[in-house]
Amino acid sequence: MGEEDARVLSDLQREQWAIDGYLHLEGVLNADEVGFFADQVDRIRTLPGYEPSRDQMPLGHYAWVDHADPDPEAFMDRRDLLAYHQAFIDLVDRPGLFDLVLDIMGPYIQFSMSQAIVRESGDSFPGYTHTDGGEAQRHVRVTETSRPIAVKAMYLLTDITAKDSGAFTVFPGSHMRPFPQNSERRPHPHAPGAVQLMGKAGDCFLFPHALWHGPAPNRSGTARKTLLYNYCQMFVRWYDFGAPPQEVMDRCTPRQRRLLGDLGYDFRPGSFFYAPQDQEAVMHQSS
Ligand SMILES: O=C(O)CCC(=O)C(=O)O
Repeated sequence: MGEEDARVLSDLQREQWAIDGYLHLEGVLNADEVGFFADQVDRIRTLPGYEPSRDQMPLGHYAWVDHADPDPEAFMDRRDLLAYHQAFIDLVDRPGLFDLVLDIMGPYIQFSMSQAIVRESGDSFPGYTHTDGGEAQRHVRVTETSRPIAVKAMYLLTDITAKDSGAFTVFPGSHMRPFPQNSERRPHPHAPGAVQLMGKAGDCFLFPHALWHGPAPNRSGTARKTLLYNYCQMFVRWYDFGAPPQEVMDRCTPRQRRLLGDLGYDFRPGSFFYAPQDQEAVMHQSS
C-alpha cells in the first residue's frame, strides 16, 4: 500500500484528537478476531510470562512468573505478548489502525509495548487514574497541533455497556493541562470530569500517554479483557523488552521489524536520534 492509499483521520477525528485527546474507533477487530484474541488471553495466562509483582519489584515493574491465575475470570496483566502468537505480531501494524497511528504520530516511530489486561469483577478494585510513561510524561504536555510523544491503542475484547464495568475512563482534554496529583483532588474514576467510555468488543480507543485515564471498577459480574499496544517517537525507547527475541524478528515483515528497532544496520551513536533514510518508505509499506 502506498502513502496515497493510507487511511487518515477525518476532520472530526482530528478535532476530537486535538481537543478531547482520544479517539473511539468502532469495529477495528471483527467478531472472529475478538473471539480469537479472547481465547489467546485465556491461553497465555497458563503460560510463563511477565506479570506485575508489587512484592518483589519496584512500582510498575514486572516479574517473570510460571503462569497467572488459570481462572479466565481472574485478574491478569501480561506484558510482552508478541512471542505468544503470530497474530500478536500482526496486530503491531494492523491495517485500519496503524494508518491512523502514522497520521497522528508521523513516520519516525517505534513500537514500545504490548499488554493484555483482564479486570476481574468484584468490589475490591476501586479503579485508578494516571498518565502513561511513568513519572515523566505527566509533566510533559504538548499543544493541539503537536505530534504526541507516545500513543496507546486499547482494544476491547469485552462489551462495555454500563458504568463500573471496568470501562476505560478518561478526563477529556487532560493531555494539555496540569492535574492535581498529591491531594484530595487527585483524579480518580468517579471524580468530576471523568468519563467512563462505553464500547463494543472489537472497538479500539487511541490516546496519547499524556491523557489522564484508567480503568473504572468492574462490578459487572464478568471479567473485562483488553489488549494494549503502544507506540512512541523513535528517539524515545521501547519499554517492553531489552531487544525483541530473534524468533519474533524472524516472523516479522520489514515494517514490523523496523517498528521493533531493527534499523537495517548495527547500532551506532546517532541511531534512533536520526532515522534510516528509508524510514518513510518502510513505514508506508504494509508488507
Ligand atoms: O483498563 C485497564 O485495565 C488499564 C488501562 C490503562 O489504564 C492503561 O493501559 O494505561
